[in-house]
Amino acid sequence: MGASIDTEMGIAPTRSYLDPEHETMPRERLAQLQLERLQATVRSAYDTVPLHRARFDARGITPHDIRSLDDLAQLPFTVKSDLRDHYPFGMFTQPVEQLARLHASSGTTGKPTVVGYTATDLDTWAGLMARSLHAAGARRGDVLHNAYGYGLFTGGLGAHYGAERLGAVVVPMSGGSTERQVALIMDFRARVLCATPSYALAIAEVAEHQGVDLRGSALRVGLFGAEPWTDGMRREIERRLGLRAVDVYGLSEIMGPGVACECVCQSGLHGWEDHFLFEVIDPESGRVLPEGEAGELVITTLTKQALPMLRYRTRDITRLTTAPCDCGRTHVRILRITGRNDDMLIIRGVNVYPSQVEAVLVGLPDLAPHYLLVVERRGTLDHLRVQVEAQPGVDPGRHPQLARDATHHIKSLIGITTEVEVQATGSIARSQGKAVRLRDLRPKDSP
Ligand code: DLL
Repeated sequence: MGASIDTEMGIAPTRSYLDPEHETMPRERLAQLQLERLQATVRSAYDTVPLHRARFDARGITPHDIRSLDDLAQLPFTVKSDLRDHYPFGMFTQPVEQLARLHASSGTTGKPTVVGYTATDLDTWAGLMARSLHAAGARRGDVLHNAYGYGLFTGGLGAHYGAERLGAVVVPMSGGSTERQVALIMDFRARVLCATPSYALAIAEVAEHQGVDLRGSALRVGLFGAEPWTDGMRREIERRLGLRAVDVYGLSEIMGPGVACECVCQSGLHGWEDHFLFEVIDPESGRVLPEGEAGELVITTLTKQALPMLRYRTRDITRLTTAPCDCGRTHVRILRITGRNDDMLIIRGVNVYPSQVEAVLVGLPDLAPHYLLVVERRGTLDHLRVQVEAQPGVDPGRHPQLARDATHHIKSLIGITTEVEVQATGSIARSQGKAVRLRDLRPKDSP
């Protein structure tokens, strides 16, 4: 979007509100700062967390071996199961009574993963989330409607304290009670909306049912994240809510929301490199990939006290670029997260992420962006059924033809054969947080 739209949206030109000391630091100085912080992080992890020390010992390395940023590649990876295996507090650097907060993810299988923060960690997090909100176009004094879930999930409280730090006026809504959300967005004249992209769409839909036109509301900026979404979904949300939708990324193991965030240029997530190191690796071999190649995002924390993470394998698939952004920020950009390794399907030999199917569906004007992918085993082969709603008002008699068209587009754009079922409006469950896009009906013991 250009400057004229900035003016129209009530957003000042981008360069004027950078934090130049941190966000536009020349990359050589940034590298110096990163090395100092990496060395301190590695030292702390090695000295206080038995798992890290054992892994260093097994490799025959000590913190002294980290002399340059290139030495990062020597460090062992950390994975999600490490947190589960050392449940609940085994990876913390200090006794739990010295911490200020715990968060946890429910985990689909077995034990949750627990993460801890010192008071300083919470302060850093609030600062980075405030920085993210600012980059996205939120300002001091804005009413910020926070529909991320409050509780053990990091979304609600993460956005909340970042917004307070920015000086915004926070409405701590959490998810659910969607009709009430619409009323309060209107009544309190919210300028900023924080929600998962799927819930933002659910809010838009409920407003439309109520005859409320959110495009005429005070909303101007949306920070959407916590789940994969496509540019097609972005356009749909912007069209229906009348705001600028930016992508925000984070994960509890590293911090929570605000690890990276798009600026108003909407050209990829600025990864806050003064606090994190980002690498992309080949998920099979673990080899670090050159800039621009797609692979698994690996993050090392540089300032976390309670739970430093060394080369954490996020399982998120993306690409990095250090090409300059129009906003002037020098930090690396993480291009859209296309999906998680865990969500990748192999349909007759073709690798496919749910977001690829979403990109095709949102490109078809008679289909609504509400869908569910159902994977089944038929004989020895995996089979994908795509359940998708028609846009409201579409004649049900046209559903079979729309299904054939969608099947054809998915085949020609992704290369997989699917069975598309076009359904009536409202037949797919709406999310209040992270949307469930995939239902796996394959026998549990199958590979
Ligand atoms: O989802 C933190 C968060 C809250 C981020 C609010 C943004 C906004 P977890 O519950 O630990 O933390 O889930 C982290 O969600 O590894 C990704 O797979 C996915 N994810 C988060 N942000 C994005 C995004 C929060 N912008 C996991 N695009 C991550 C795609 C995302 N996936």
